[in-house]
Amino acid sequence: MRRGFDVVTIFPGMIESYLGESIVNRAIRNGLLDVAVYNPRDYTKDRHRTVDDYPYGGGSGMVMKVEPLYELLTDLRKDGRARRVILLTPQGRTFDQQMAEEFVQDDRRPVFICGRYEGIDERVRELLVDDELSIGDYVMTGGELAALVIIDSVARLIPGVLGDDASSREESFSWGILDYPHYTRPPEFLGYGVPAVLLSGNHAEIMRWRRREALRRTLERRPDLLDRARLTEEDTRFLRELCSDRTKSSGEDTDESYKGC
Ligand code: 9D3
Repeated sequence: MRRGFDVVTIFPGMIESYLGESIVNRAIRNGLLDVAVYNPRDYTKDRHRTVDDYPYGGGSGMVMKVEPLYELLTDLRKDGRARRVILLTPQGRTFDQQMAEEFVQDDRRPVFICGRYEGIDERVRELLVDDELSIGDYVMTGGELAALVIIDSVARLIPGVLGDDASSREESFSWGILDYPHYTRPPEFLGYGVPAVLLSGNHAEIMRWRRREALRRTLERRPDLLDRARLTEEDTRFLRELCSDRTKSSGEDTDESYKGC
């Protein structure tokens, strides 16, 4: 399976510098992933290579022009491949792990358009865009980091990019919950030890401890995740135990959600 992305940005160096390092770089060198970067400035026809202009109706800031993006996308489409054109914008749906998994399955090649300036001419949406995505509720200066965040999270799901060991562990063990605590040598540091169970060599006990610590942390920090996580009967029993310990209520916590616990 070879996965590819197109990224459209007036700052190609931002994308290229990240792709030149990291696990993503190794995936590219191994032929598991390819990323092509395109600059709308190269598709302008005026002497000043203009990609932005003043907003109709007035106001501060500049607006990204439609023509260079239209020319660029028209050029990309000449190879006849199916594409999914995605505008990265604070107004998009929030990207999550489920969407990352959908990207790996989808045969269409994603094209990320990275916005800059105050905004983008609305006709880009009307004419060129299939979907709009955001990476979360905070304000950045443009869409480039969002493109990299999405590419990074999709790349690690491509078979062979991480050890296959890592991906199967993820599916079977920790899907939808937080990680358990990790330790390595030395066995004692500044008086802080390592939980005895991890030194016991009892694999079944270690697995059970890790699962429980992961559930405990998730309940503590992100109870919202538990509503969607894949939990076993034993998981649910353990969580109920933790809940009743914490609420000390008279056992009337038959709530479906763990949020109130
Ligand atoms: C201060 C300007 N804002 C007025 C309400 C609008 C605005 C325009 C462009 C805010 C940020 C940006 C640049 N950000 C992105 O292009 C972007 C983004 C983000 O800022 N946060 C989370 N996800 C994304 S995806 C693209």
